[in-house]
Amino acid sequence: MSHALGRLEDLPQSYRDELTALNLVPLWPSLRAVLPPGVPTRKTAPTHWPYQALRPLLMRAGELTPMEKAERRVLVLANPGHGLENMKASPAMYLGMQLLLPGEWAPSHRHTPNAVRMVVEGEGACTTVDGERCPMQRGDLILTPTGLWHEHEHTGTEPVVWLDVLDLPVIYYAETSYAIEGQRQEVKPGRGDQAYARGGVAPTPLFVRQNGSAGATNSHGGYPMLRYPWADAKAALQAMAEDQPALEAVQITYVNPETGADAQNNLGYYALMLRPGQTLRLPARSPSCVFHQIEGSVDVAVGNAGEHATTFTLAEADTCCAPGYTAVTLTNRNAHAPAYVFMADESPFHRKLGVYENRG
Ligand code: 1HN
Repeated sequence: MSHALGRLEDLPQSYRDELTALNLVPLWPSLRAVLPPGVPTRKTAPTHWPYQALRPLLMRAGELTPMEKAERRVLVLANPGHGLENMKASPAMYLGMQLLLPGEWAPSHRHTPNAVRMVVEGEGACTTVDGERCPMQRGDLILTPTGLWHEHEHTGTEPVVWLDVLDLPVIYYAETSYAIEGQRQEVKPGRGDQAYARGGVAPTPLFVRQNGSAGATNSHGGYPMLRYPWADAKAALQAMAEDQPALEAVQITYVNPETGADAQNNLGYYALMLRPGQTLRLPARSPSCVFHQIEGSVDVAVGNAGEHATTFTLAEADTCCAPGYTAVTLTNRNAHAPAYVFMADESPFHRKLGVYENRG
């Protein structure tokens, strides 16, 4: 039973002043705030960013701010619970919608935060990551792991928009966030999305196998696959759904194809297919979660049993987030066609911290 603890006001002002002068603080007035009973305090508010509403504002940014004045032309999807200026969708996730116009080039740089792009609309843009050219098409997931050079280029005719997901909040919190500017990269041959295009087989140069890992390439600093084409991810989901008609969660995890580990260090990436009309309950787990609608439309109900649920309807290209320790129920609004959702969460980070929980 947790009983009330002494308050700051209970202490004589002179004593408090003496503590302050020596940079000392009593713990007991704040103990319950930092260790609340049973479940953490979460600032992450369930938040919905409808694409049709933000798109015109992103296009206006294209008129108002030239690339030279932006370097990256992005509207940040900020969670009001964290304070908009803190640029967090959740404790560990940053989200932004980035616009690249025909003919534009976003210059090469590298930085400590890990990033991915989820392509939202438009054709003809390309991201070059560590010398590998990654074409950008709707639904593709492109990794920009920590430390790798990257730049974006657009030779098409229509605006291209993508969703950036970064672990910036934690890298910044750890006072480890910085960038280095660079020169236009030289494009090298070889594409991970070709070399690793089939599950279960991996390139094995020189027939070297180490620690159960197929390749010995250590390409791109241990990130052999930088582009995960949507066509392949979708085909995998469809094949699973067909092969296992009773399977409830038709879900894939984006992994490093040589190690089977999460594709990136701190954030996890997944794609989910909801069968026509399907309702799927995702258990309450410690990590916050982001949902982005690739195809179709789903209702997202955020809330545990017995609580008031916040419900969003995601149209195509919409994005929303849910706090940790909270169940999320997804319902495909279409009774005749599947819906496809991209998800990002903080699971790898929570596992590293040793605090990952699934409360069912
Ligand atoms: C960044 O490098 C990009 O390279 C996008 O496109 C968004 C947000 C914060 C820090 C770095 C990019 C970013 C970013």
